Amino acid sequence: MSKVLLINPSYQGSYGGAKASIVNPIQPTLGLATIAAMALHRGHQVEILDMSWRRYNYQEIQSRISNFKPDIVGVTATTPLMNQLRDISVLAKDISKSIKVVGGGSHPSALPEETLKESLLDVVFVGEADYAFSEFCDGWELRDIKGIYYRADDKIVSTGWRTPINNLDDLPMPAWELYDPEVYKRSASRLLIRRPPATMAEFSRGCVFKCDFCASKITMALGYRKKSPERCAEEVRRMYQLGFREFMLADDIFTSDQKWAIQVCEAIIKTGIDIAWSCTNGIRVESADNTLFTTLRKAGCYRVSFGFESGNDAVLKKFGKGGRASVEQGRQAVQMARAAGIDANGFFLLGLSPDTEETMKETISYARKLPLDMLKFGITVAFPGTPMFKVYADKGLIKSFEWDDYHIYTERPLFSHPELSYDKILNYVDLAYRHTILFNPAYILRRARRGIRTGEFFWDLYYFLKFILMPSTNKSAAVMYYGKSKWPVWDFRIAKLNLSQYQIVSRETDMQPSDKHQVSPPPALESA
Ligand code: B12
Ligand code: SF4
Repeated sequence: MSKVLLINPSYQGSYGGAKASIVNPIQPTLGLATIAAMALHRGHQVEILDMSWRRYNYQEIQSRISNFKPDIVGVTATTPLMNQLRDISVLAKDISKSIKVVGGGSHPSALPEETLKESLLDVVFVGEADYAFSEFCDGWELRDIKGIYYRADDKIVSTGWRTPINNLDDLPMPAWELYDPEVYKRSASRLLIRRPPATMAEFSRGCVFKCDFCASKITMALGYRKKSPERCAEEVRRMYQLGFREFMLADDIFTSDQKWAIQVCEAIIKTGIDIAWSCTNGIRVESADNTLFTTLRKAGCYRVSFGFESGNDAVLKKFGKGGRASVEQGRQAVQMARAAGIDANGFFLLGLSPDTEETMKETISYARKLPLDMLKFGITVAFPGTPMFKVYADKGLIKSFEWDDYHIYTERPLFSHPELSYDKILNYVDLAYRHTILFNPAYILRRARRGIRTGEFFWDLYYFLKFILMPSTNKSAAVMYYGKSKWPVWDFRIAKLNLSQYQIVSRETDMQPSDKHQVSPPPALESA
């Protein structure tokens, strides 16, 4: 049996100190809950240290490792958390060289070799790691664990990429019990959560579209896999038993298979559990449908977020939105959600790869006119793992590899946009918030009415004042690290990036995840 400590780093660097801090998304991290579940299922002892809601505190990590004495420390990382992952790898190895330190999640999956070169990690897990991580805890030979990169005699070895898990119902329930609901009750942003404590949940994995700014394929591959409606209802029952009263759905395209989404809602209704939930990740506008939204509402869903991104159809087409998504569809989707009594939240991006000043103005004017209850603008960052990152890297347009700055509220120039200066994009983000929220009487009135109707008016007022006082972008991403001078340095400027895994691949096959002798099929490459 292995003793495992899983760590979710702090979000203060990416959300603290900017307008975004009013929507700091603090809830149990699903990636860790799912790998923990499988490891527990196989008899290992697992603890989770979640630093998301507070400052990065290396002393706390040190004492937790010293007290718990884990055999394995695992860290999850999106790109802005990568430097904390590097720091934890150094810190853990300073405590004991025999602790195995491993990483996984979006960033390590996007740059596995570079992640090993930039840290003291022993192993990087790429893509879904539910099975791979527990095989590692079980003590399998590294060469037999599919889906990892590891060091061997000063070389980096890859065991290839795993095929996606076909039947998600085979996975154990996420180990939400490793999180203390009280923490999430205290730290929740009341703009995001109506009935704290909330947890994160997933009913499906993957997406079949190819937006160039999106990194979801790097972990979940191209394709769409769903849990059965009964299993989804069972998960709702489980989280409720554990004390959670709300959940946020992480699915990329939950409503795209409308028939199945309705069945999921019906199964939740059948449980008789009164739970609130929201589709947190942007759903597709063309999936909007009156019956679907009415059923979502009945099942407890009170907010859907739409990934509008742009107010210009040509831009939507050029960056690869795909499907039938259009500006007009977006308008209809918002109307339908509101008619069903569901709040409509909008995500918009500025500085999209095909954007010009004109199209950014169109996006702002579109957002201003949509009857949204909430909206969010961000800079289109070329995140590692996205087709955009590959294209920009190939053209030499990536200007910074300072991972702390990689978030959508950054004000540091990370890349050169083909058309627009970075400052111009930043100015438009500021302008966007002023035009759509601060100086938009229609929005303020709508939000006030909603606040009175839902009893959330004073929360709105509190966050509104905070929003006005905070800067749009984050000027103080400074994290106090344990041993920055000890981090291995990898010079991205002169090194050639190995981005072969950036082809958007469909890794779907029938292979069973537990067959350790399987060989990865050559990826069916499709151009990004
Ligand atoms: C929920 C979510 C969030 C949540 C929680 C993030 C988290 N740490 O899990 C919140 C709201 C906080 C968030 C914030 C951001 N997110 Co986000 N988020 C998602 C989303 C929609 C779902 C993630 C999820 O829970 N999936 C379900 C679980 C089961 O999958 P998983 O997390 O990938 O975990 C599996 C594997 O990756 C692996 N794994 C994960 N961690 C570990 C750790 C170890 C030790 C091991 C062995 C394995 C392992 O095993 C898991 C099981 O198979 C994804 C989109 C997507 N489809 O992936 C974007 C995504 C991860 N986010 C992204 C981005 C860009 C961000 C932000 C940077 C945006 C911003 N504000 O600038 C911030 C970063 C904030 C921060 N400080 O981390 C990008 C990642 C790009 C990148 N290069 O990092 C994604 C892919 C979105 C996209 N479409 O491009 N996000
Ligand atoms: S942003 Fe585009 S590619 Fe990414 S999950 Fe959403 S629809 Fe799919």
